[in-house]
Amino acid sequence: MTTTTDLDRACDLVASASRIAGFTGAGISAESGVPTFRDSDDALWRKYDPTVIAHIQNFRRDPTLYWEFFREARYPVMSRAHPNDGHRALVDMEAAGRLPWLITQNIDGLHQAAGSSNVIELHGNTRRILCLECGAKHGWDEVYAMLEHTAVPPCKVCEGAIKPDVVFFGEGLPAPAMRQAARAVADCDLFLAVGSSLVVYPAAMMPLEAKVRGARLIIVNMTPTPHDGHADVVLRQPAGQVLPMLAEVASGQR
Ligand code: BV8
Ligand code: ZN
Repeated sequence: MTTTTDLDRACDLVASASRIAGFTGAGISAESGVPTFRDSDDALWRKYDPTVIAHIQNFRRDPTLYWEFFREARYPVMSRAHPNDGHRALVDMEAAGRLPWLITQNIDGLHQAAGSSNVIELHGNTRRILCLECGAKHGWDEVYAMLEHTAVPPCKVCEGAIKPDVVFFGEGLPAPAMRQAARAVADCDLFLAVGSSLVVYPAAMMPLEAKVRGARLIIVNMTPTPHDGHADVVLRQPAGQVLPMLAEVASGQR
């Protein structure tokens, strides 16, 4: 339950912060129609067990399941999704010079589509599909077209195995993104975590690390997270409602 004092407190923290690190999970794309993983009854992982389909060892052994997931769930939803007010509010905060970093666990590319230029993709981006053998780049549209007539699309150059440029379970996170995120965690004076259940590591450690290093912590999430107790403010409201208010404060309009 969010009280106006919680909201006022969050606005005060944004007003007094100069280097805000944004951090997002699937929840910020929920209002764009992209199902989240763990909270709603249409949650993806109830239908598709991630330890089976989104684990790198299983993908290497049999990519059929993941490509079925991509064909049935990922591509149809994400290719039609558009940024919402939550994504746009973070663009406004960046434009106001108050949000130098936007760390995301999301792979849908909606932050970039909204106009954010400071995106740190911890878990990659499903619009990019690469060959594991020769590195050839494939667009997600052309791979989706291939899936019309094959269960496991081959590389268009060497016929090798291709994979979305997404971090699967059991895969390390990209070193450049981890370095940028570490800089954000160390240098920010306010960490704004939005729409994440904060259960997937090592991303889930970042809000806590920022707090330990002296930043204030705001968590915007519709359900409790394991790190709520460390937050200065928790807002149980939709990101698309709350973030525009915080953006108005950041750009001096409120
Ligand atoms: C690694 C790709 C090592 C596929 C994903 C330490 C402790 C415990 C476990 C581990 C650990 N270290 C590593 C692990 C294992 C594992 C892990 O964390 N397991 C968990 C589940 C226990 N981590 C890994 O395997 C990571 N790799 O550490 O490798 C290594 C190192 C070197 C070399 C080799 C190996 C890899 C993690 C990434 C896995 N990839 N997906 C795909 O996406 O197709 S995970 C998946 O979860 C997504 O990437 C997603 O982004 C991520 C996190 O989920 P959330 O974004 O938080 O989404 P969720 O649905 O959970 O929550 C949404 C929230 O929004 C909800 O709470 C809801 O209430 C809220 N909400 C809804 N609507 C709104 C809203 N809030 C606001 N407004 C709204 N409108
Ligand atoms: Zn290839």
